[in-house]
Amino acid sequence: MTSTIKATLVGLACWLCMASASAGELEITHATVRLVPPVASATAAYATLSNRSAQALEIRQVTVNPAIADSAAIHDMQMHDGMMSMKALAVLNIPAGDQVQLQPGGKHIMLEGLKHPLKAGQTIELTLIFNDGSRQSFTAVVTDMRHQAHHHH
Ligand SMILES: [Cu+2]
Repeated sequence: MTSTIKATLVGLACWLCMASASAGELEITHATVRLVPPVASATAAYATLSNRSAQALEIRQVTVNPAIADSAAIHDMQMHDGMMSMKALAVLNIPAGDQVQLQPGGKHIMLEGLKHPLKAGQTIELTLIFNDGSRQSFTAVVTDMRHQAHHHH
């Protein structure tokens, strides 16, 4: 490959990153992980995701430190014949200027294969991977949610 072609490809790649909405435009607040009994092997993470950009953001994948859990995935809760069931989402779309709530009874990040019992106040780092390959990490606090029935904002 000649150096001219290489330079052109690098230039094109940079132009592509600038053209797409990048991860930094997503504001992540109220990030929590549900405290579960030590026998539980899975839990869920919740947060408010606010897209501050003028373009839609697509989250393709979520990762978690393998020392904490085997896997992380985006799930949605759905009613089927009066029963709540969970379904994995291939992509989580956050429209431009809009907000998506990851919350109990709705969309959430499922953490499966917990390696150690969780402790209240413990922090867990999660990483969102966007469709353009960019990543954004955030910290969620393990919280006992049993006393949050009257939680308002
Ligand atoms: Cu789930």
